[in-house]
Amino acid sequence: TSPAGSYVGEYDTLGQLNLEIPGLRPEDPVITQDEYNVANQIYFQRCAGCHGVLRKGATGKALTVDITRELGYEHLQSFITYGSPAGMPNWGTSGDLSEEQIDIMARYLLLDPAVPPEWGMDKMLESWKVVVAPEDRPTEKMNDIDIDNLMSVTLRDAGQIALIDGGTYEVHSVIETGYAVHISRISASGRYLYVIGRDARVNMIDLWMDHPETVAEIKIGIEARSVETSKMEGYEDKYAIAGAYWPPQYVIMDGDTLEPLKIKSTRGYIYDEQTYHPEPRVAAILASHYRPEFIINVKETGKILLVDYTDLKNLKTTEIEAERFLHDGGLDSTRRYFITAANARNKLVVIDTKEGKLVAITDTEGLTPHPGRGANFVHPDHGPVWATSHLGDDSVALIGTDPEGQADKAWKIVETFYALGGGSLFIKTHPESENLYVDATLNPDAETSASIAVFKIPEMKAGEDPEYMTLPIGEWAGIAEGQPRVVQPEFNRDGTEVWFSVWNAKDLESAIVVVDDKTLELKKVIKDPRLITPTGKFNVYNTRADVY
Ligand code: DHE
Repeated sequence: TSPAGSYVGEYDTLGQLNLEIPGLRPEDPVITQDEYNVANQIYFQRCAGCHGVLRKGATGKALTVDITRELGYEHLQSFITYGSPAGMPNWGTSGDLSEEQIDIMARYLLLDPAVPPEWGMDKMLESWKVVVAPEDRPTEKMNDIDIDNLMSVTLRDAGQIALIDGGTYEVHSVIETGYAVHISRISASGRYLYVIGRDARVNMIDLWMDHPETVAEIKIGIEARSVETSKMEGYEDKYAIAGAYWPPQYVIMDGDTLEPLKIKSTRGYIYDEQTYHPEPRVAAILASHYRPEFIINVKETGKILLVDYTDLKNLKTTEIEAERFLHDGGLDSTRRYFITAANARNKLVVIDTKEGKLVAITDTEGLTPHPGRGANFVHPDHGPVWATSHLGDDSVALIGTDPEGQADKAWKIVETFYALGGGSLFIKTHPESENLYVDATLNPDAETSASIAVFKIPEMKAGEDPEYMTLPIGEWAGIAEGQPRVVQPEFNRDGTEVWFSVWNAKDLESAIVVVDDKTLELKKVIKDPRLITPTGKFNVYNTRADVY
């Protein structure tokens, strides 16, 4: 399995820019502006996720000209065609790229990378729209939606989200969002829903309106993945924050209007070797419940920033040296500790958000941990643990999270066991549930990637590989065409049902499958022609309260 990249599907935000060939030198290979545009498009769609916009390398190797010229045209051409066991996809033999496209790519890589433009306050203000001013919004909830049981569903390739009622399973509304939309987060009060697209467009949706709609929007960069809102007592709904991949920066915005207030670049020095990195991307952002701070993963330089939002003019930031390639993560059950994956380093990093400092960096036995927000539960022998699955293999790792009760186990991998197969993206449980659900979305085997492994938590024993049940979610969806993958378990408000996305190609039928958590039986298949490429699902209550 390729450990990162754009996962499956394509998107194209940076690729929509027509960038000029950066100063051709006489010894440079011949490339026309048209070919260069094609190459840029392919590079930003398929390669930048791993190799970086500036080709400095991240999950994939660096591809700067000092390296590519050493390797030479033929090596590049064959590498792109055949891939490598280390995770480089076989773009040629898989049929994804034609011989002609690979030829262009090999020549393109011998040239300096094109640098996309910056995106500062002028651009942000140009793109900022308050559609309904705060004073024109309802003063109380105007609909009969059970907001805490609402599910915001990413419709990735449609650039939309669907709001699905957790009680009736009706698609309440479908709202236009950014390109190749990525995640949703909810304000502390539960009123506002913030959604970010890969084109860095943030939509702010008012769930109190008769028909929830976008009340403000802004584009905070050219490529982005993360959005969050302030959750500290006294600061509920006050600020929103979004993090960009390009330009590498984050912006703090007014929580009512999305007015951009403070932009901070993340360019700087790698935490250990202290060499400059021009493109340290902003990965996960979480809000602390213990301090008025945002917790920000800066991927390439390996730093976790705790940004204090009490005084934006005199901004205080705690910069924690962690590990390179920080990606996703979540809080433990007390919400005090942030546990996050340095995925290409096979490590988990633990931060104490109350004390504001690093607690531990632990190796996982598995390859490329990918927790999403992870899963918290009480293991019969190990006590409170947090779990992650892995992209690179079939393992699930449990890390002890009870430094007071079980100090010897805290922040150590206490158990590793095996689920369906490699290519897992997300894992989930709920305080009311006795089940742990693990997907295998990117597994190359179609049946595996359409199934879910369920472990019974009370039956787990120290040092023993627990048995799991396989739920054929894809089959339950009853979809005739295509090869849908099953992705991201998410619980309803009460923790009695777990929802899965059955993610098919854009022009084919997809579905959401709802499973009864007690009986593990199929409860409902939600189908609607508007459910195009559903992926992430965000229950309003669980997301705002960090219950997972
Ligand atoms: Fe995501 C979370 C980045 C591809 C679905 N993804 C995250 C986070 C980051 C990230 C940094 C954490 C956000 C946070 O907590 O603030 N994702 C990336 C990529 O860089 C990557 C690998 C490649 C890309 O080019 O975008 C990528 N992600 C995908 C997909 O292809 C997925 C499976 C489908 C989709 O809709 O895009 C996908 N990512 C998700 C989901 C979450 C997520 C559902 C939130 C999980 C949760 O439970 O919180």
